[in-house]
Amino acid sequence: SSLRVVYAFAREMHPKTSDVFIQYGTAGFRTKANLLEHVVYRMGLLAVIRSRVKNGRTIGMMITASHNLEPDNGVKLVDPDGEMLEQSWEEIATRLANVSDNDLESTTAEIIKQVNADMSLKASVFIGMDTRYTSPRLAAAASNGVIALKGTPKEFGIVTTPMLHYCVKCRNDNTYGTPTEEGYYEKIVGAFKNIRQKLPVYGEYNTTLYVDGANGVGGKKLNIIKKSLDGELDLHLYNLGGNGGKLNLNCGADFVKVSQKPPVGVEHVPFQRVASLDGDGDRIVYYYVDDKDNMILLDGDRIATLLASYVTELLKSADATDLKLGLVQTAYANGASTRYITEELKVPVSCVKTGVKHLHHAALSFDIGIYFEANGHGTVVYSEKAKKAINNISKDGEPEQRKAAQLLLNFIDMTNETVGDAISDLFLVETILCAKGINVKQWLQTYTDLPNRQLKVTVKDRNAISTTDAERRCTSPEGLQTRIDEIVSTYKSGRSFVRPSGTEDVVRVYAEADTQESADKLAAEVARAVF
Ligand code: NG1
Ligand code: ZN
Repeated sequence: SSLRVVYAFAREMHPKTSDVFIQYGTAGFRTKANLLEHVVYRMGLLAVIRSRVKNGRTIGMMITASHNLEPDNGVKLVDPDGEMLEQSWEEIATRLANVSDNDLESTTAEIIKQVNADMSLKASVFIGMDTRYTSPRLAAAASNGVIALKGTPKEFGIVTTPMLHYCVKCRNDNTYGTPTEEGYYEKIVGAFKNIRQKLPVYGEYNTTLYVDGANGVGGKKLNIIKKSLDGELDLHLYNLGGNGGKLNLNCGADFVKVSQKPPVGVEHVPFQRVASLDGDGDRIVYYYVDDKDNMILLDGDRIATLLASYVTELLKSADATDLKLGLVQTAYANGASTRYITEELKVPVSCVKTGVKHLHHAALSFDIGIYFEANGHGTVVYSEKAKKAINNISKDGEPEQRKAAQLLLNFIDMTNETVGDAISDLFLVETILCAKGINVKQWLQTYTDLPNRQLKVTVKDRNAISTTDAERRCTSPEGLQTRIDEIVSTYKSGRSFVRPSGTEDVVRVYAEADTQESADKLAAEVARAVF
């Protein structure tokens, strides 16, 4: 059959060259780029099958390893609504990625049968990639996989991960926007400009923003956006990939958050706020350097609380307080942020397992759900009920209510609801700082972070550790949690947990305490207990 030819082609063009077992984890498949070509090809096949199971709706494929260094790469699938691949398919993806070339044909046939795909339907797959030099070759392998099963690939070239999610969503739901990079700019940047007309710059806010682009795709796209801004925001862009700057190396959101150090390649002016993006543009943290060269970090928790406080204000002004606002965090959220949200903002918080799909899912249970990982990955999701109610108020409310509801509508347009998005989040943050007329020091004053430390420990088998209670406690190996409890009890305001990473072969240790010295010591002690 013609499929025979397809599998023969796979063996020749994208042969499986490694026997290392590879697993579809929190962020898809991620490893050294040279081990990935056959995996990406096979995900092209799977994307076609997935598209047919979804009645021909478009599926996304993103080639990226996010905040990892240049030699890594990865691939993940995006579901029709722009969400992460449904969890039950992760196992299927893993199976297909690991079979031998000889078994590829029979395994593909088994999967088609198992998921009941009608292979006579059309199939459409959108493919995007980050700036890694290995990405074009992998994107080509993805396309070949799609074509092999007679699907239609559309390559978007270099885009941020959230742009691809956005385009997939728009392609399947044209009320959300136009499924192109230009359509993305029109919607998100358009909403930002619109809001700036209504909320002119005032108070302590100023329009100068420095950006650390991590030498990845996010900075490059902001450089395009910069040209269309008319003084609404004065972007100074650094780490755009030129001048020998290496992707994510000593720069970018993950480096800044984990090392608690400012990135290289950025010119530092005391008290100037800087936004730091990650390599594929789905994470953002803010920071500034003070007059004594200390770096002060405003992380994902800080962004989440800013969003929650502003949305609460607007809902009040719009007299739409019957809409339930909620916030979702993970165990990595700073304890001080959780306290501030519950006690000061009086917004309900839920804590879920690490991984955006868990946060996203939990956020959907609120009328308006804000979710953020401490590392800067997050967004806001609005239910149909919320959108309708706000829309009605924007038309029929009292003048003050109407004004607030119209701002909320712009706010919704500025949000990439499909997934955490550094560019969209940047515009949301800048809008709120401007609306509140505050500078970065005033933003910091809302609460004081507990000093904290993150460590990685390499162990023989990271999966020997299992966890419960949103990863805050471990259930195995036996005795470890008791030991951690003992250690933690000797620290003032101490909190610590360990969990196996879903993206690296390490165990992560997190600790917070009343001083940085104590947090560092606590993390080190717990790391020794794990080892
Ligand atoms: P792991 O490696 O499972 O800790 C990391 C991040 C997650 C998430 C994923 C996907 C931390 C502590 N963990 O997961 O939040 O962003 O990568 O990129 O930041
Ligand atoms: Zn990322």
